Amino acid sequence: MAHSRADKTFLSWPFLNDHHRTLARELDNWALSTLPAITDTPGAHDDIDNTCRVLVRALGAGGWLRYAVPKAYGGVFDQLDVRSLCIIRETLARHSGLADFAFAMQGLGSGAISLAGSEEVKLAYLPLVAMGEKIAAFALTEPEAGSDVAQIASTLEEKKSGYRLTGEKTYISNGGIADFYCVFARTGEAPGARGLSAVVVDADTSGLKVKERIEVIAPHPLARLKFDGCVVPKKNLLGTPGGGFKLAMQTLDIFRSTVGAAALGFARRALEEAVRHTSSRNLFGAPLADLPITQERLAEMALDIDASALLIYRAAWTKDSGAPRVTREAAMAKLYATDSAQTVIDKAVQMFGGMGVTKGVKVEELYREIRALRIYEGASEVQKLVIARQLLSE
Ligand code: COS
Repeated sequence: MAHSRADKTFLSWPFLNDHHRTLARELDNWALSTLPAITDTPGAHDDIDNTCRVLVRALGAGGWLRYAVPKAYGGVFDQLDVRSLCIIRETLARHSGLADFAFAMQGLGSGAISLAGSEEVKLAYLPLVAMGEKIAAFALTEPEAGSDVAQIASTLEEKKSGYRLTGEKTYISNGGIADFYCVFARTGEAPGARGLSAVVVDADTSGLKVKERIEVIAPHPLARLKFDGCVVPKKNLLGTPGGGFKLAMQTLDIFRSTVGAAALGFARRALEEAVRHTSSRNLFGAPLADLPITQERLAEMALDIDASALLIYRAAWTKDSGAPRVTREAAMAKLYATDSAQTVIDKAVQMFGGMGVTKGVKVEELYREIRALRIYEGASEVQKLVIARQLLSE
């Protein structure tokens, strides 16, 4: 079986409970039996919009999206369980980058609603997100505000009829296929970070246009959006006016560790592929794996993977144990896991030689899949800034 070699010993670590172990086993079986028919068919990667829609529906039907929303709205746990989110992302990423993406965006795209939506808004969106019947998106980044969120320039003006949203968002995952967007914009209570708010905007709102679809090295639905005086009902405000920056950061505190988990899944798959390949490929009359240089690389890969897993499940466990902020832990997990997964995958590509850069070979796909994770939801440099700032403020 293609994925049987991935190390599962981390599941016995004390950060996790029995229900996490059951989740990991059941999802792995589901992914093996369900995903190839969706992601490995001819054309699946040509029409990624359709493939992502099918994946969201399949993840919903399988019950996995219930982990992306709270229990009162069709979810599994009272609050999002970050360890479950990490297990799901690392497992799905090991099988398919697109499946991981489809799952992750349902959580990130509805996370601000789970944290701060009114009861009415939660009931209107979250159960459908959990069933895979509404596709979610998180719209924070702007052409002139990526890492520096406090510079957001889109405006949200309060009018009698509702909030009027004007501006542009870019690099929005699920842009073009989402049913709704959680949008962060300037309400202006104060300059900078204290003057932002968040609203839910339905995709069919008049004035909302997909300005451009963006093609990236590992294709997934991504777009630049224009909001041209969209009128959004007042009830769609998430949290308090002026509380948008903190809400975005709280959402990222939950999901940043899960980006690390996705990177971990990619790295585990690269190691599996490398072990299989070097054990069967002969060089100078013996398997490649017999060479000391191969063994040194395999050992480095395994070490990076375990170190990433420790940081990820430490951050996830800390959050699930009730810590009010896990900004530092989540930053460390995301930073280390994404940077080191890039190195692990690069080593796997090198071991595959020419095949490693050949289209259709798994490690080539992983090499493209991993790159964006060092950039989105806070680039590696931002994570370093977060870690250093905390040290210096102590
Ligand atoms: N949880 C709750 N509150 C938080 C928080 C968190 N994780 N992080 C910051 N805050 C609060 C701060 O406590 C501060 O509150 P007060 O004004 O009451 O003191 C306020 O938010 C502003 O924080 P700070 O001064 O640290 O903000 P900066 O503008 O300096 O921004 C960084 C900090 C760079 C860390 C932030 O902009 C960031 O995370 N950027 C990356 C964004 C990102 O991930 N972009 C990708 C988009 S998603 S694909």
